[in-house]
Amino acid sequence: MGAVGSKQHARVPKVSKLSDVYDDNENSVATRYDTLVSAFKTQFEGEKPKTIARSPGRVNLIGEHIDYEGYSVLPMAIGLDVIVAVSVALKEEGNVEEDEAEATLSIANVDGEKYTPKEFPFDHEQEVDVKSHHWTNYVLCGFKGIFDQLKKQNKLESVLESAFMKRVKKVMVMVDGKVPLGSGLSSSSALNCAVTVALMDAFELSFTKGELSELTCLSERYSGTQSGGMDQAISIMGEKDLAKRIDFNPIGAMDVPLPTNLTFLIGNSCAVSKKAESAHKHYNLRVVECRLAAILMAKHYGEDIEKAKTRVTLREVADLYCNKGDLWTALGAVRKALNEGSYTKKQLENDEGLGDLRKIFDCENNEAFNVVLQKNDTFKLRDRARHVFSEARRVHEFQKICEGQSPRYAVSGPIYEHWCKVIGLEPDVGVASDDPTKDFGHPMYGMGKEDALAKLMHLSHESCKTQYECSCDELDELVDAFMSAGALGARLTGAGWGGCVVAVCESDIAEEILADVKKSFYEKRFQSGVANIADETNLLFKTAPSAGAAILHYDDEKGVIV
Ligand code: NG1
Repeated sequence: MGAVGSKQHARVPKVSKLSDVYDDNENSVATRYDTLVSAFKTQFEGEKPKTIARSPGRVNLIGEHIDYEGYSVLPMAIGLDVIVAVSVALKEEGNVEEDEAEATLSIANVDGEKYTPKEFPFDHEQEVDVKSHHWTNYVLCGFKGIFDQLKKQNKLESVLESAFMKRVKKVMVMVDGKVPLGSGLSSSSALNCAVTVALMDAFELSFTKGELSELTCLSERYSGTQSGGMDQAISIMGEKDLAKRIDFNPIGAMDVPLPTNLTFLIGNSCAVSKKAESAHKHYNLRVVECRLAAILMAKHYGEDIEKAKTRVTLREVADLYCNKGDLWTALGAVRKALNEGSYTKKQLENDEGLGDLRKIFDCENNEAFNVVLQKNDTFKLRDRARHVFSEARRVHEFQKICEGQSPRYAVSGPIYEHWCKVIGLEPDVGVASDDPTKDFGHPMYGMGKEDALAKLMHLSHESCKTQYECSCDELDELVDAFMSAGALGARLTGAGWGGCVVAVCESDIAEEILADVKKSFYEKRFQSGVANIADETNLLFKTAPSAGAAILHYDDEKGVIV
């Protein structure tokens, strides 16, 4: 069920005022758009953009690595975004030479030295070259996703046969991105979403926000990661002043108002998370481990092995067998169904009776999973499943506290551990319950809202670090730097293995904390050259919930947008 308050049926807004979207100084934003437009005209020999769209990066406050397991997450859109200008040149009617020429998709970036331009055929069936890791791969993802969506809606043929599409000679795309790459702030999805929205508008199509969220989630998989849907959904559906609980199957976004006395801070660990390149040993491996855990849990509940092998997510299995998805029950089941430590491929295939793993993951047709199975022989299932179920609880908890419910829930501590022993459940990092009968006076009971939210963030980081193993030394050091500087809580955000930390603090000491973290974490990195002082404001900054995707009114006469 989509959440109450969801905006998935709405369309991406067409705005004519920069202040509808940006909080920053309007002049500097207008200058950025002017630069985009002049870069467009220079690159494409005087052509003018037909459409301009933007889509933001995001910071995930809580709910890491659970979107692809079907569980809700709690991110907010940030002010840093990707802006894209698009135009479509049409073939002249009756011009035989033009009629026969192959249509093209030409992509360029305002920073053309760093992000080199590339031209592709105007062909939605072309494959994305995942081995090249070129930035334009994400533009191709967006382009292909539009046609996939039309196919899903049974409109592909009629659109391809339309007079407009048949006359396409060249699609021109100019990009400018402000979301730092590999930082866990979802630069890839911001690019994919901005391109998708701009192309949709330029092709005179209209999808709802829900459709766009779903199609961009699927299309980003062409880049080689088996991504969940969080980043695309919040980039499309984000709103000023509101965090969102993003639900999946179907997609929905529910407003979550954050306490006004708190400020969220972002720090970049300066360890670049090369998501696509390392997917086989990080992101995609975790997707595979969670699926194997789901299969063994289904088997534990007595499912026929062939049926169990069709299970895809942990949520699917918990909903069926764990007291209608009760996360406590699911955590108890994890302990019984899954061995501690790692399973080898041989153990899974022979002892557990799963047979050829390559078949389960359809490796003939799925290169991403094929590489995971080629390059890994051990799979940790219990720890991964524990993280997923406990993190799903923390999201629920975080939302309830934001909505004003008092934080009286169990998280950890000696009484909790004792109770775990009594019911035969292994103590988990940061599990919480909203069942009063399971409320046994652990440390969150009676805590203030602010401390409780911070505690949940802290526990989330611990779980990511120890059970999901997606942190790294730099992220841990930065979390510690924020905490020593006086933050209430801090955790890695996004996929991890590098990228950013999000911290929360009382608003009145935010500046002090930033100054302190600059000293303790960044100064040595500026000196050693790991970080560039010129990037300071993009490495460490305050953030607030920002607007989601938008189409911007562009008037060539008056300059860009007024
Ligand atoms: P990053 O790598 O931070 O954009 C990725 C996934 C999300 C989610 C998080 C972990 C993509 C596009 N995004 O985010 O869906 O699974 O990791 O919570 O792969």
